[in-house]
Amino acid sequence: MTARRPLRVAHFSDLHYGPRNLTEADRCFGAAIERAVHAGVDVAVISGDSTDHALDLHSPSAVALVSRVRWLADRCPVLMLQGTWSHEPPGTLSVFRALGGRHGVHVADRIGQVALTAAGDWVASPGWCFDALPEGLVALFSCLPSVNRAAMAVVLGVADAAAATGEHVATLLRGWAPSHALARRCGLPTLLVSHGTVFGCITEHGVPMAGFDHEFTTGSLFDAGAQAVLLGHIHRHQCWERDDGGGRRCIAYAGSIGRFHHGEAGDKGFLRWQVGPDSAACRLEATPARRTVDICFDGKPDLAALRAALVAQPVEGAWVRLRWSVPEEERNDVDRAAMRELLAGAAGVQFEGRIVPVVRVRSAGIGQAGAMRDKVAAWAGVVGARAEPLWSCLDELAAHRTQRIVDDVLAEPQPTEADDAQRADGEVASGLKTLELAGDCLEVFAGANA
Ligand SMILES: [Mn+2]
Repeated sequence: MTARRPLRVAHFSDLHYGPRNLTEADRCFGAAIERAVHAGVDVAVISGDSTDHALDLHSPSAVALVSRVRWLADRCPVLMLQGTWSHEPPGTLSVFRALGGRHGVHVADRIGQVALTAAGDWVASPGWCFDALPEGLVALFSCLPSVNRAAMAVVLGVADAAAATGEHVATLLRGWAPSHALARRCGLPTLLVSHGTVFGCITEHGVPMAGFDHEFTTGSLFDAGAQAVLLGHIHRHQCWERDDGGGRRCIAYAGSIGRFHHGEAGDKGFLRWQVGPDSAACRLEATPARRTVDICFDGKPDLAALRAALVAQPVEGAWVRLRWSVPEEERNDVDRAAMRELLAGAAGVQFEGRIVPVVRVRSAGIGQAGAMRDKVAAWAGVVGARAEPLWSCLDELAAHRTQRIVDDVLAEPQPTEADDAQRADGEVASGLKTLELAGDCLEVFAGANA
C-alpha cells in the first residue's frame, strides 16, 4: 500500500444482524464484502449497528456475523464502530477484538483516533486524540461512537442533555481539526467515522430530520476538517460535498446494507470511497436487497382493483404490504384468504388493516345519577331521546328474567305489511331510536349490576 494513490475504503453500515433480519442482512453483507474484496479495497469500515439487539453467542445471527467479519479480516484491515446502544448493548463488539485473522479488527467503542499502518495494523490513540502522529501511518481515522444519550443525561441533566449534545459534539469535532490538518500536510488521507443523525438528513421513509436534539450538522462535521466523513444510523444513502480550498470533502451515510422494513425508498448497498489528502469521493454499490411493494386501499380492499394492480406491477418474489382502512362494522367483510391467493407468488405478505372505530357520544353527568331511572334520563337528555319508553323496559328487566322477556317479544304477533304501511316515517325512526336506546340501556343496566 502506498500513500500516493487515494485510499480505497469499503464502507458498510447498519447490518442489523438478528433473527428477524438474518436472511436479508447476511445475503446482502455477504455479497457486499465479496464485491469489496474483489475490487481490492485497502480497508473496511463498519459504521455501527452491526447487530439489531443483544445476541446470544449460540444464535445463528452471531455465528453468521462473526464468520463474515473474520472472512473480511483475513483480506483487509477492519474498523468496527459502536452504533446505537440499544442495537449494540455495551460490550457487544468486544468479541471482535479476539477474532484474529490476517489483519486486525479495530473496535471503536470509545472516542479516539486510530492510525492505519502500511502493514495493515491499527495503532490507537491513548486518549481522545493523538498528541503526535505515530510513525509509518498511511491514514488517520477519528472515531466518535454513537453518543450514549443516557450517559449524557446523567452528566448534563435530563433537561439540558438533548440540546447540549450537539454543542459538545461540535466542540470535540473542532478539537480534531488540528490533527487532521497535520496529517493532510503529511500527505495522508483523513477520515471521520461516526454514528448519529445529521440535521436535515432524510430518513429511509422520506422524513426530514429537523429536530434540535440531533448530534450533527453538516457544518459541525465539515469543521472537523477530515476529508471524508463515514456515517451510520440513517438507513438511506445520502451525501453532502464541499470544496472550500482544502480539496473536495464529503460526508456520506452508507445506508443500511439491506431492506429491513416496508416503505424504504432508494437502493441499498455499501460505499466505495477513494480518499486522498485533498480529495474524497464515494459511490454506492447496490446489494441484492429484497424488493418491497406497497398496495394501499382507502376503504375495503377491492379484489378486482388488486388483480389490476398485480398486472401493472407483478409481485413475484417481492415482499408485499397490503394496507386498508375500513369502518368497524365492515371489519369482517375483508377477504384475507382471497387476497392471499392472489398474492401467492410473493415472497412475503403483510396485511395491515386499520379499523376506523365508531365514535360514541359520552353521556356527561350519567355517573352522578344515583338511580337507574335517573341514569337513563340523563343519557336521554344528552342524546336528545325520549326516556319514557325505556322506563317500561327497565321495569320489565327489574321484574322478569331476560329469557322470559325475549320469549314474550317473540310471541307477540308480527306486524303485517298493512300495519307497516300505516306507520309514518317518524314512527319508524323513533322505533329504531328506541331499539338503540334499549341496547345502550341494557349496557348501563349490566354495568350497574356487575
Ligand atoms: Mn441502524
